Amino acid sequence: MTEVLVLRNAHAIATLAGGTRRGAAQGDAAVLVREDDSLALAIVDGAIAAVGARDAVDRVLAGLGLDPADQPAVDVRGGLLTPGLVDAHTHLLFGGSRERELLLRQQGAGYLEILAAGGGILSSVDSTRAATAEALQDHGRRWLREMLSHGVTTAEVKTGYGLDLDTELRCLEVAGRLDREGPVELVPTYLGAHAVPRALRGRPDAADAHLDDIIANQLPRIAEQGIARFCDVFCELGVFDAAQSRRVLLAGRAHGLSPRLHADEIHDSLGAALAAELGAASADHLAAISPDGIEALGGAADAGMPVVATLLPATTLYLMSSHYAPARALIERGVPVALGTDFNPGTSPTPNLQLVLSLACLQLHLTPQEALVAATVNSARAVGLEGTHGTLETGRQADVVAWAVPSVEQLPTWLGADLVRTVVKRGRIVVGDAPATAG
Ligand code: IZC
Ligand code: ZN
Repeated sequence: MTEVLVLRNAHAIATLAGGTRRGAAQGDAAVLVREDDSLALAIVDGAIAAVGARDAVDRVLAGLGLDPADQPAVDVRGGLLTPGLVDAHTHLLFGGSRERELLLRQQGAGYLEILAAGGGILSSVDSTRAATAEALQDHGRRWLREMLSHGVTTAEVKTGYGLDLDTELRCLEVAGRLDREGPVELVPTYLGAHAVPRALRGRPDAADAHLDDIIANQLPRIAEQGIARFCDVFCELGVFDAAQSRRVLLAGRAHGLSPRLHADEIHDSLGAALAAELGAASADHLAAISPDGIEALGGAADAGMPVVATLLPATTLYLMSSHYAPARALIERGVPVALGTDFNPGTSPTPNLQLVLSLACLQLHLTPQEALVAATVNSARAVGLEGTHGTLETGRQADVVAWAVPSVEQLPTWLGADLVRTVVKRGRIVVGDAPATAG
């Protein structure tokens, strides 16, 4: 039987029609507006069937043999419709918590200093190794609920708190289960090269020894398991350098995992240039990208092989740094910009991508439309889902959010407020009231 859902009485619909945006187009969310709140969106069998003026949408329904007056409908009361948000960078699955690091950093310790002393990522590795799959799944479900309540319908999710094969496989298994459970759809990334494990530290060749283990032992089994889609690496001074990062990303690619990377987060580590060289899906953080790095990403975009710059301003805020990624320079150089929460226990303990939209406006100086483009169509591209996710175009998967504000401009202004009224995933309401059927 045909399953129909109609969202009615929208003031504005940001359709994001037209694919990945860069340069001046980054600021075009393809917004429809009707002062009389007469916009509608119809969903048939999980896909978008029509978007636009009420009469035109009703005609499409009638053309499908469906009486428009008789379909399940939600009154969005003059709100804004956008695609479901896509969080392009999360470390969802971990055991324990790291509030002690906030105190250490308030006392002047640096993030990399805490890691070098065996804390930071390594303390999350200890608690994640000790966690059962069931505990990790319960924890993941709890935070996915929260992401969803802020409008996220798809999220990338990294491993990287196992570092050993067993725990990395366990976390991917949990990511696969949570994805099947829904409603938030997950894109799993293998990040075995997140840090050098404790057991190897002190050896002069520690980083290379870990990469040897990843390449010889872990990647073949991760690929065989078949859940991870991407391979990531923390390319950073004192963690893995660009040559080491290249090695692991090429090995990942040989096993069918597309490259993406943590690039130039704290120091310029030549990560952006490496991302451009490899044609990575995404180069993430970039708070310390050099002018050469910006040029490398600009050149890749000009050559038709854009690497998405996934910016994570909540991390900069939480690290109490004033050094935000040069988002305006990236946009001016024609690099497509996306956004993510970087949800993790140490440097960005926020699951709220709506708050990140606000930070993008306040700290990266994006316009509200640029920020919305970054968190929908461009973040869909950053996680390899361009073509199916991130826009409200006919035929697309029906992931839709109805917001309790009438415009894209208002979306980032109510800092930290709960603005989500209804969330639809694959055509079904997963947040908000059930539809009414007009008779
Ligand atoms: O657990 O500290 N940057 N990885 C690289 C992180 C931040 C997450 C963490
Ligand atoms: Zn990260």
